[in-house]
Amino acid sequence: MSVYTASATAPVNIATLKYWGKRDKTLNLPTNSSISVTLDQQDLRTLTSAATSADFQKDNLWLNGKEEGIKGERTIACIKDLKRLRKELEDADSSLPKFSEWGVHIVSENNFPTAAGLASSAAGFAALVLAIAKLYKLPQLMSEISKIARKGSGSACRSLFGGYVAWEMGEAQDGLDSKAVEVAPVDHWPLMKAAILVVSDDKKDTPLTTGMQSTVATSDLFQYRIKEVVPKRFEEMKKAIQERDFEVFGDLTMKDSNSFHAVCLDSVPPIFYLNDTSKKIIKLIHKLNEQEGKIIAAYTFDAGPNAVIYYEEHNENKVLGLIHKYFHQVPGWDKVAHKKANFKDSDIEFDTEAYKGVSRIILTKIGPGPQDTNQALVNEQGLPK
Ligand code: 2P0
Repeated sequence: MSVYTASATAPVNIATLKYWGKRDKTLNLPTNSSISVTLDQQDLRTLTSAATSADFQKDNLWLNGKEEGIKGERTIACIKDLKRLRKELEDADSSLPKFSEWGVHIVSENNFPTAAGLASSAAGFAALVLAIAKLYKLPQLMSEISKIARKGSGSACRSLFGGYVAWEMGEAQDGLDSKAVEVAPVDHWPLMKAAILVVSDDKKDTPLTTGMQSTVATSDLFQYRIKEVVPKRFEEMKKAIQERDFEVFGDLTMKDSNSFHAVCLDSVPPIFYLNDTSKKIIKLIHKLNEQEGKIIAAYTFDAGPNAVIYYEEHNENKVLGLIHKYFHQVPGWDKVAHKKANFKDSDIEFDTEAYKGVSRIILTKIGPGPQDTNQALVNEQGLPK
């Protein structure tokens, strides 16, 4: 029997202009456009292999070594779209093997532990959709593929590009214009670095979809956010990226994180994603910027307490100097061991116990989009290795 395989990797992205709110839950259409920075896949990525064969009776999925099966409606929707596009190719060329009628096996792994506390649905769905698109030899461009990934998880559409990425909300009811586009490639502004403070959290967060739906239905502030705040900020942030203006970029990034958490708090019942440690980190970054007399570091928080701090490479000694002073006890600093001697000491006063609320630091930077890879997670039979 012939088994056909293909593999792809996809990066994690962290939004600097947040997606929060759906206007269509099934198609994952957002109530506002968003912007993100793609992170380096050496530190954070999903690798996915896809395999198909006339002998595969059904679709199947293995995640991080465990057989999960194809359960979620969203995964089913992605596979259905990909098979439909493959069928178009087969209808046009009868010599092609009928992949669209065969089962597909998907094997996926993250290079970071789930315990790192980072959501992986964006990289996960982007890699899944890409691996199958590659297996099926689909000719569609990344923006087209991003619409399929979007149905898996909204933020996944942004993981199909590297550098600075926008998800244009679109207006069409069928979602055909709701897609990711590149704002600027890594090379345009390669100095962007990110320090992720993984904040320990024992409470269960409000699930994302429930949270978003609740905000859309109950928050008055949310209406102001999507109508007045985000459309203007979307243009301003794109301009700041084009002009490599960190002060404006950082200011907008922090404001938008706070605006997103404000509409969460304004929901009924209120949704809390930040905890006390998160709030301490927010204050610390403001103190740093105040002391510098300009914005050299910018925090952003997603649907959980982890802090992502963006800064430019030439300010690393100041930014990491301060973070290291108060969080040197947490794992993750090895990578910059050779740079520690240059870290600038800080006289900013801060809670010396705050590190107890942080489980690790991930030091990373901006990175390119999905990569082709020869690494495969499936064997010749199309099963996990
Ligand atoms: C973002 N978040 O823009 C925002 C900020 C969380 C806070 O996108 O339901 O996993 O799969 O479309 O994409 C996380 O939401 O939600 C997210 P679904 P998704 O990154």
